[in-house]
Amino acid sequence: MGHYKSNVRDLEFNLFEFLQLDDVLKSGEFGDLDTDTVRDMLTEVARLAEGPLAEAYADADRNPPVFDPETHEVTLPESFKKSFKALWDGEWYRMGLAEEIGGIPAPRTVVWAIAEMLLGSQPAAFMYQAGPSFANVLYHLGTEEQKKWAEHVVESGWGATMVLTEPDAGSDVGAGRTKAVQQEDGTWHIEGVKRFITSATSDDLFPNIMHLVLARPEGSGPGTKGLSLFFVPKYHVDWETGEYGEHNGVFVTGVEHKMGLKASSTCELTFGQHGKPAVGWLVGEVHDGIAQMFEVIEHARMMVGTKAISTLSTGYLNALEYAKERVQGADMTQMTDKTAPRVPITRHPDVRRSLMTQKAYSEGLRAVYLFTAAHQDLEAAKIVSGADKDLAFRINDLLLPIVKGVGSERAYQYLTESLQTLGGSGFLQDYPIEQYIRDAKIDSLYEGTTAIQALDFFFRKIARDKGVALTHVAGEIKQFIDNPNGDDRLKNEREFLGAALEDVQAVLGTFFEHLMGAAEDTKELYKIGLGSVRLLMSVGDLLIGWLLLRQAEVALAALDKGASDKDKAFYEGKVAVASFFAKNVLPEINAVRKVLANIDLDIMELDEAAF
Ligand code: ST9
Ligand code: FAD
Repeated sequence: MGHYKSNVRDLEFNLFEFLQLDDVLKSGEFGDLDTDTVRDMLTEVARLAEGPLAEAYADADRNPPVFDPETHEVTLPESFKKSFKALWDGEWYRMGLAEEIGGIPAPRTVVWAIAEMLLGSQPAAFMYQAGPSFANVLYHLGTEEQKKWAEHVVESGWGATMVLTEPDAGSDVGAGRTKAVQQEDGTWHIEGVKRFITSATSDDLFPNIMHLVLARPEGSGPGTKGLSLFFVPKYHVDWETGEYGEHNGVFVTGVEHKMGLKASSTCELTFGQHGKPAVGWLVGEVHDGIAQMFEVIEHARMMVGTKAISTLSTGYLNALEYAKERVQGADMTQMTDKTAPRVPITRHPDVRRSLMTQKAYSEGLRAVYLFTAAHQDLEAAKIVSGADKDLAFRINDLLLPIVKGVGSERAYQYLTESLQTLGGSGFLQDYPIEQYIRDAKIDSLYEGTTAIQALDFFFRKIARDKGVALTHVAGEIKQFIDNPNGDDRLKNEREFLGAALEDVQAVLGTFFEHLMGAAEDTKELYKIGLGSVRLLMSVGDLLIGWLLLRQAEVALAALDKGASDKDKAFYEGKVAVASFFAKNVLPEINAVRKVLANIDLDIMELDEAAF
């Protein structure tokens, strides 16, 4: 057995008992896919994720890719390549792709549930496998000719990269200086240096790599709106025969040494500086680069959040297994009796608090990402929250920064609790948790840091949306609070949720005051910047609390019906975790409300020297 522990039971609960996947499948939109097949798939993926895919996890960390500046290539450890092959041969990448390029129709909830297990098991392998998903974006955005390229990319098993970042353009993508010069034959020559590019070299995993590159055509305006998106293959291709020709003028010129996620190569990528041009093709033959790239970014942000959440879940399950076996100390009620029997550490209140917190965030965030995924399918969105097409898109947009920003921050925060559960052993490389922490740290950084997610959340997803999506979700929460359906068992918990909703609404009211105040005094915007991450995290907690409680309601109904012995513990756990979260975490939002109500500009006015 590898390091990875899946939670298929909770995935099935989310999909079938909570998000009504049966009804979604019956809509007929997903061909022959039925409940039994999805259940079989989850079992099959769990076997892959816990077995061969997970095998190289530690080895690839201890033996990271070795870069050769002469060949511009890396060598990956054989163990990792074997794990990658197990993943690739499973062909799970086909799920959810357009059928025209070899995809299999599937609800997004199923696609992401599968992704969760693969990401938790071997995240770097999942990322190397981006070719088909990126080809899917090219297929949707590209010209008729480019659609055929997309098909070839999937069929021939290429790798892929997304290429935005430069040394002076990280969060501020619009500061990018890489330029594109149009040629008489309609192609473009790309010139510049990009950095931190994931999977730009990958040993012999792929016959070719497609780079999706943001560059500024000569004469284009400043900022992100002046950027265009280019398809730049690593090797030239004869599209008629499918044969690969010369190396294009794009070369990897460095590979980073990192804290974690070491198996994933993070590359400096240089265009047009090795005696030959880096030839690119304008995607869709339109200059709309940033919007096009966001089609990729949205998938990648969902992927990053799901990766983090999956890592937290396996961290928790590893900690739980250890805690059940580790015997240390006496029960607290017998703490003064030196002869009292020693107990498993699961008997200690603080260990229980910690484990239940880990469970709450693992399962709560899983509910959040799957609820989000349900809004990526029109049929599912209708069933899950009554949203039409327009609203479903808006809700998905609203929730993405929560999945990415809250998922990554909470995963990193609570993985330290998983480590703590193992005591000193947690600090050792004998267990996977120290690597989980190192591997998960990147999730709050790439694909837009947490600060960027928080700004996106307030300014774009709430203010610019005029609160449409937020109002819908808040309405659903309110409806849950106000409709116990004659069942008092979650009465207190509903009250905690009601108070949390009110607190979040008050915070939002304060934010809108600052936004309006900015018309008079632009410095009011600083107050939003000072509070935006806290707002994001509070809304995350509110959503987790709400979804866990809705799931508790489902679990109570299942218990009432008489669940089997095995399921009984599962459902009781669902009720307990929801209640714990409502009572122990939701009240903390009130403190955030108080802090943000009194926010001032002191630290913005402070001389930098005083820091
Ligand atoms: C990176 C990659 O970090 C790391 C991991 C790589 C892994 C590769 C493999 C991944 C595989 C994934 C596939 C999974 C598939 C699943 C399969 C499952 C089996 N939403 O606000 P403005 C657009 S890459 C949509 O003025 P500024 C929009 O067009 C590097 N669109 O921005 C807008 O125009 P308009 C990642 C958005 O001030 C335009 O941008 N780097 C959104 O000019 C301008 O908007 C980053 O993420 C949005 N939320 O620029 C950079 N926002 O307004 C982070 C903007 O007219 N920085 N647009 O609609 C930012 O995001 C900045 O906020 C900024 C600001 C650059 C957008
Ligand atoms: P900076 O933008 O310099 O940010 C530094 C700090 O300032 C952060 O805390 C940030 O939150 C804060 N900050 C910056 N601007 C603001 C603001 N306006 N408001 C508030 N706070 C702000 N890029 C790609 O294009 N493709 C890839 O495949 C890719 N893979 C990556 C893989 C790894 C391992 C790493 C480390 C990075 C990768 N990146 C990739 C780049 C990644 O997306 C950037 O690192 C990230 O967007 C942040 O940019 P930066 O590192 O320049 O930090």
